Amino acid sequence: MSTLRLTMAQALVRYLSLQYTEVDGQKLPLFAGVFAIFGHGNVAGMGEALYQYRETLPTLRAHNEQGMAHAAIAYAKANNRQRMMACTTSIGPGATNMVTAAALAHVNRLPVLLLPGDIFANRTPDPVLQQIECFSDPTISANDCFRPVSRYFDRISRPEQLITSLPVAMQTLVDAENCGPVTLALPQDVQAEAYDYPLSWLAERVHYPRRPPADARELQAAIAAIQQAKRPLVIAGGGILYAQATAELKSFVEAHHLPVAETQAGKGSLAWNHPNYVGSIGVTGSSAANQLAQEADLVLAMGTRLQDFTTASRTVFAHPELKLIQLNVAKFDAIKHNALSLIADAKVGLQQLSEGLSGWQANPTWLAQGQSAIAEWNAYYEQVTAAELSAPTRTGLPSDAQVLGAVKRTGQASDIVVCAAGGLPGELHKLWRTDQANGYHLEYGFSCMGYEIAGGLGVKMAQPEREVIVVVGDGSYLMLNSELATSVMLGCKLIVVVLDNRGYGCINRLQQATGSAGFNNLLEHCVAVEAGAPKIDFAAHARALGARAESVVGIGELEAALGRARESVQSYVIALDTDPFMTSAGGCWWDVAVPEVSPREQVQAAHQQYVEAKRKQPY
Ligand SMILES: Cc1ncc(C[n+]2csc(CCOP(=O)(O)OP(=O)(O)O)c2C)c(N)n1
Ligand SMILES: [Mg+2]
Repeated sequence: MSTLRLTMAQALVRYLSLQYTEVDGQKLPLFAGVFAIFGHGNVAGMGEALYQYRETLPTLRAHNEQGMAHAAIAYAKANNRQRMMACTTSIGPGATNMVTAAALAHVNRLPVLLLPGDIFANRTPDPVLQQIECFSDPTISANDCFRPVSRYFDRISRPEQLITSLPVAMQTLVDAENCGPVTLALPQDVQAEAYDYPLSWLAERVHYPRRPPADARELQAAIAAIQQAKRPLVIAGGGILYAQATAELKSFVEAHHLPVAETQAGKGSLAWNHPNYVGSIGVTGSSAANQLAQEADLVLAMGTRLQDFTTASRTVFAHPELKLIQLNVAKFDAIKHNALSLIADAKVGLQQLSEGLSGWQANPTWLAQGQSAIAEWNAYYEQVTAAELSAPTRTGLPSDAQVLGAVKRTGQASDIVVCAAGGLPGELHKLWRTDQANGYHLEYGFSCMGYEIAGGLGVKMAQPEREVIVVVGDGSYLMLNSELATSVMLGCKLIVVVLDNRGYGCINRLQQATGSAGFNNLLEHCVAVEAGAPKIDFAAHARALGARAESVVGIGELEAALGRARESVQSYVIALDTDPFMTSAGGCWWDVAVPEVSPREQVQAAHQQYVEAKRKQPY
């Protein structure tokens, strides 16, 4: 058997550089690169290997391990999971900094290869710098934190283990059903150890996406249920985008006259002005989609996890005999909510459904009802996103909705908007008009503050020809902004709009909606000094990181600044003060547990309302 003597790290990097994928008929490397922050746990082994293969598998230095992993995850999402990245860290804090990102990828079903360095397998120098030292179990290291948030976890404690572990790791990353973060913990001594790896194992491999069709019996049951429906509603989730089934969705709903509502991850599956589009569904949904959901007798959910924001904590559907069909490639999701499962790839499943339903159409008055409801919603959009409001906000400062209106008016159909946490995701879900698939990039599975800028970087790396506009609250900006410097360093231009409402606005609203006093959320509620709350100069901060930046006042100035930002070749940050007010229309209830006893009357009243609202939940 022909072999090649390599260190474990060299074999790993060489193997990664030999993995390919096919995108639109073009063969491309599966891994676009490796984000790396070195320390003693990876600089000698992984660092040396990455240097050798830097032409085929580029190494990119970042500033924060969580941030770089967010960027890698966003890269995979913006590529509909067809291409991905790896991230390597040192042991200890470098590794644990990445755990939050692993959880984010786990929730969102996104592929990322995490390669944290690990303590010595031979244990000779124990305890090594940054070793946590578990008293009862010497096999535990900081990297065991990754186990529950990895779809596949392994510790490579002998170099030959790569030979069996890496194929499973690759299969996990590229498989639509199991897809998620893979963690390979790499003890630093083993990274540097040599082994004679078989050349046959180090061969080029192309990973083609599998598209499993539906089971015949499940398909027949779904078709029969749809044919009997009087008021069927489609919910498009992220699976439609990942399966690249937007064209199939469009022809399916056109052929059968079906209204389409969208989840956060599925938004943009259908263009906002398509005649079958009724807007977003759930807690942050449009009034149109939510009205239809209340009346629907059949819901065809496609590629969605049906999380609580989508189902309004299981209250968005009201029909007593609702039939729920779940078209999903993942069995785990397809059986949720007691659904009639249709386990298949979305693209193939939609084609099979369309064939089976040939000639069948839903009652046209149902779609017409949706169309008049969305027309009303569109009129509301014009009011709340206008540069001038008929009734100004309480503070006179622009609302988040007005800022989104300005970004949209000055934008292009190909723009990609990026966001993750705070009040903005709700306003975006309700109000953003997505023209093109993948133009709406929301991380709303983990809704992780600090994803925004780092995520924007990954999106720009995936789609360099499209303008990437990150909209971010002051809280999220302060939590993690260091990849702004990376975006400048790598020449990956972002437009970042910072909406400064001086605190955790959405949590402050939630706190008061549950009867509590405004406490520990807005800066004004937290000041311990006479000088009052600090005024943070976000533009100066961004300039210090190397970006171009300016502060503006009001929507007119914002629109002018957005014009300058589009002209810029460098990342450009625009900061403006905004009002903590949010749009009131649309949306629906969300289950947030309210204290059963409290000395505060407002909490008692909120608990009463909570008990009432919970009655609508089926169980
Ligand atoms: C890492 C992380 N910590 C805490 C939260 C809980 N959380 C959600 S939104 C939010 C406040 C966000 O503040 P900001 O970015 O200013 O947006 P705003 O609410 O003011 O719109 C908090 C604390 C979270 N989602 N992520
Ligand atoms: Mg804020």
